[in-house]
Amino acid sequence: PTTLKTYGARAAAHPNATARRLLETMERKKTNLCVSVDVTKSADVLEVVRRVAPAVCMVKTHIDIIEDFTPALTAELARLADENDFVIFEDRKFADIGNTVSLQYSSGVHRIAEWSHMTNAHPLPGPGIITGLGVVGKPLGRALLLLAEMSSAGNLATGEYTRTAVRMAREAGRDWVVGFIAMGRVDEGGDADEDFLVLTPGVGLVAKGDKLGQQYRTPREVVYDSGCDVIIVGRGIYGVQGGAEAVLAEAEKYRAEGWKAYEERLSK
Ligand code: 6AU
Repeated sequence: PTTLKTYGARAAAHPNATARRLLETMERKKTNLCVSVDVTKSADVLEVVRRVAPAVCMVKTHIDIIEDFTPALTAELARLADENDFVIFEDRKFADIGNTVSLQYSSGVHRIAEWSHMTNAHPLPGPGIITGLGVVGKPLGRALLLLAEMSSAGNLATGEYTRTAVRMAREAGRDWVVGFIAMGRVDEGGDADEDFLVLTPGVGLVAKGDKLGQQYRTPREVVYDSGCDVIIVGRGIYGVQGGAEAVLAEAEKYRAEGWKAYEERLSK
């Protein structure tokens, strides 16, 4: 199974350029940590990214929460990604018909496809959403994740919905849909050469949740117990007390926990 292979071996065999880049970075930097930079000023985004860069394989953005957005921000993010060896994931959660999402992905103020290596979509509208995004993203070598499950209490992405999401990903092909946002190995029972990435939010070492339904598990629960590949951490890192200095220290703590759980999983 996928969970017993090294990130490096998986990189070598992967048909998608972005998935390959991510898995190679994970192996090289010994990190399965993605930091979610959910702050609302360009300067604060860049400050957090510069701090955590050595500890991450990926930086996740919500570009539509930035109050002072200009294309200089995404250009600088792209430059930092190349300089510091990480992948950019715009957490756009597309959820419309194919024609609309292809416009939302390529156009508007944010032009997401130009700078974001990876993005995600809800499978809710059906396979047209995958095709519509693919028209824009595939020629650029980008990668798409489907939200097969969610971390929030009471969400509807369970059971048959989750299974259908996995089926849609298999039918779309791994050169475009490279994996899932999910809480565990939703892809069990696939072909031997199949390799989906499972990226998992709702990770915290201290808090168990927030007031709005978010639910947290530890890196070990996510990577070792549930077999996920990448831990996504937001407030647990950028929200830590102690200012900018403390942010890298906290990211390093999550990186070490996540990597230890991965190494132990390899010898399960
Ligand atoms: O660590 P947090 O709770 O501060 O932030 C978690 C981040 C947020 C959410 O928008 C996102 O992860 N997220 C997602 C993603 C990544 O798609 C799905 C989900 O089910 N739960 C979740 O929290 O930026």
